Amino acid sequence: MTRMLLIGPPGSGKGTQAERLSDRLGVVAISTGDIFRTNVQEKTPLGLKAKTYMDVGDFVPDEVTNEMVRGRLSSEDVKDGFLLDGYPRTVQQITELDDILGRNGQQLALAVLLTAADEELVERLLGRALITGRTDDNETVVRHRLDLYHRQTETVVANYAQRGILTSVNGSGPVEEVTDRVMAAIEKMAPKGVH
Ligand code: B4P
Repeated sequence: MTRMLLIGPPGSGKGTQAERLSDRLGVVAISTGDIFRTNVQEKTPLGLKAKTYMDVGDFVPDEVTNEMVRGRLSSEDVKDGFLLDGYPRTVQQITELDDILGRNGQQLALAVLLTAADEELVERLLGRALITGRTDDNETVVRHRLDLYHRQTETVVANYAQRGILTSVNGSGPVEEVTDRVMAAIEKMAPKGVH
């Protein structure tokens, strides 16, 4: 059983690695960014609300994000574990996740931090914009997202470090190598598996 999360600045490869780790670990990956984007595409009320924040690189408000995650984590397919990608990003979201898990007598086993230099992140996201046309991947918005990460999400990282469940992995280099590094870090933190 795996209850873990991937955290890191925008463009650090959370989505890229979550997919690969999901395959390797046999666990469901949940990306808050992907759920929002699907809702934006389908023009749901949630999507219409989220789009106004995402387009300018702001966090979608905690109450909206938390309610969505609470709903997703009540699904049958995550009762044996999950890999959360991109959540929590704020202190309030940490509290919410603790509450969701605590009510079921569960707790988070591990948080993996993916790191890369800001300039590399900007370059990657501008590269992605050329392929996907993502509206939040232009330079002004990317720099704002990075700034929010440094101001708010680094506090989340510090919280998990304090709990002793954080492992930091260098996210630079070929994607396959990064996956191997993450797997090795998980093995080191939890040699008997992540419970
Ligand atoms: P996300 O979808 O989480 O976007 P991200 O941080 O840019 O993604 P990620 O780090 O996963 O990058 P990826 O693997 O794709 O969030 C988007 C928005 O949603 C946020 O700005 C916010 O508005 C909202 N949101 C999401 N979660 C929220 C929350 N909890 N609370 C409030 N709001 C929330 O990689 C990026 C690029 O790098 C890709 O092009 C990839 O191919 C490339 N890449 C990956 N690994 C590489 C490597 N090793 N080397 C070179 N390139 C690599």
